[in-house]
Amino acid sequence: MNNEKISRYLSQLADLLEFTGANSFRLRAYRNGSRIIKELPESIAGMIEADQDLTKLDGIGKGVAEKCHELVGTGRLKQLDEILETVPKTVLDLLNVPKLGPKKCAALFNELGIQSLDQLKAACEAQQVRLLSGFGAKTEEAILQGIAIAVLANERILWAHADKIAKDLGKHMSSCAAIRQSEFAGSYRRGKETVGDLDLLVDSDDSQTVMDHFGKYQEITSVIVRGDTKMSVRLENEFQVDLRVVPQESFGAALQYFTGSKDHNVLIRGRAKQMGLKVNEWGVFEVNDSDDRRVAGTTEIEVYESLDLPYFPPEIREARRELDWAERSELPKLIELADIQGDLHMHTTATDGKASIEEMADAARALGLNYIAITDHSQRVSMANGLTPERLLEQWNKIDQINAECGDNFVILKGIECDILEAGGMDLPDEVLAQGDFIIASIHYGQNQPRQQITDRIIGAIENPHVSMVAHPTGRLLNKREAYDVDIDAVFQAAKANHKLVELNANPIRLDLNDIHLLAAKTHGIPVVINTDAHRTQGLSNMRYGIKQARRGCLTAADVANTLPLAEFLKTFNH
Ligand code: DGT
Ligand code: CA
Ligand code: CA
Ligand code: ZN
Repeated sequence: MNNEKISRYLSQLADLLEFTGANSFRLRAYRNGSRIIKELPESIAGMIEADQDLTKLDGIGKGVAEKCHELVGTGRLKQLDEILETVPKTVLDLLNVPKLGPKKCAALFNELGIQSLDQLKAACEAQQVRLLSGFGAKTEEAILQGIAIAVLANERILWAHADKIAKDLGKHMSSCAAIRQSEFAGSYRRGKETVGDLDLLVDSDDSQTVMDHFGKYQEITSVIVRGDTKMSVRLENEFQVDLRVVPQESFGAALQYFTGSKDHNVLIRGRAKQMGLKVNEWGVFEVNDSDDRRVAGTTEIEVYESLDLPYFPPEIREARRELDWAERSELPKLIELADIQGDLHMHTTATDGKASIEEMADAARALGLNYIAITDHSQRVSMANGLTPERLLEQWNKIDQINAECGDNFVILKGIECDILEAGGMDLPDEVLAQGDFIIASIHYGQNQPRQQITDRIIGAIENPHVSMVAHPTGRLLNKREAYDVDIDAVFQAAKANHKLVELNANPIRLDLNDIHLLAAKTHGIPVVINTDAHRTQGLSNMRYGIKQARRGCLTAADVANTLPLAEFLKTFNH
């Protein structure tokens, strides 16, 4: 029972209690406890084992501590089990609808008897939802639109989440002696921003032993199907994992096949056919009347080689331009994490971050970076305690001091994530912006404005002479919120004309720009910056998610501005 699980149980308990109309004080305690425990460095189970008092932890009261003891002791919550006898678990899906908080979901359940997304959709279409107090026609429309996102959120998880599961399951599998080699294939290997299921491929002569071992993975809640060499299971969070066991001579072919994408494989098979060959998950074969002769299959490289093709990094196997590039020997050398020299978007305790300037700088230095920009929020973003001109200039003074004192080659740039106001224009005066090193423009309010208006706002910011970059240009939150209705081509044109940068925000829930946008930016010659937008020191490690996404966009180091040494970066992009 790790902290993450405890946290999940507590928040689920709070959510379900809401549906039963429980008192809000206890609800809030569980919710707070859930949030605190999720981020706690020390293990709750460890503390309990060492007989330590959990209520000594900030924000953990007696009620939450008791639930922790129960979870660690029994692996369950009796209260949760009891609620689930009267409230079906599917009501939790309602919470995935954007803008539907627990209170509204509870009202839908209690007053209209809505228990699932399907029922919610039907009720909206029958215009029943607008009749509830606190709702209305507009809310009903928004809910109807949001259901699509909620359905997707049920079906696909963030890549970062899949990565955690893959690493944990991989660790479990590593102790199975019957396995020669194994690899996760599918969309996970291709680095897709969300993953539908995991496809685990194993090279072994003893599939029964492998499947027995797989079946003992502790997160499995049910076995969907088990055959001779194939097995599918469901994990606790409803997530599916498919296992396939193949012989060594087919491992490369199977890896190629199950990595996909389907469309990439269609191209590969077409090419094979032209060459008189046949490709499937068992190998590459010369087609004969009598007997097919195997020409490749043990490794992926060999499979591609047999078709006169180079090895394609999994991230670009999407049937976009990879085969054309291969024909012309122009396959790009994709960017790697080690190419990154700086991180130009992060927050500190001055606004909604959790670490000081010095702490962020030290952490960035420890990661091998040579420069960062501190870019807190501007005044309009009041819920994040955004900076007024006075507070910003004070912070910039402090950064000058820190830079002067530290004396090594590491440099902190004076930046700001300046809000683009709802009516257009920047949240801070030009004479303030002019004193910074790296000015970011981004949208926080008026995200539902019509296409032309929101596009004009962003282009207006790009045209501001002090602005260097637009952050998270489309505003989408994966599984949570659609992108703004923005004309991204017009934004790219303005960026190109004004020699400005566009961001790839590496936060795994944003990954904004997406892969298609990135490929477009590359094609237009618009330099991208990959930033973490870290709000704590650990957040700086999110860079790797951005790198995955950048690789899916086929970006090379030369396409990404923060692979440059600082002097060159500033020479090119200091506005
Ligand atoms: P996902 O799981 O929805 O995120 O996406 P994938 O790409 O992992 O898809 P999945 O799990 O259905 O299948 C894994 C790979 O196996 C897929 O990328 C290509 C290959 N594959 C699966 N089914 C077929 C098929 O019917 N035809 C072909 N050509 N390839 C398939
Ligand atoms: Ca898959
Ligand atoms: Ca699958
Ligand atoms: Zn930010």
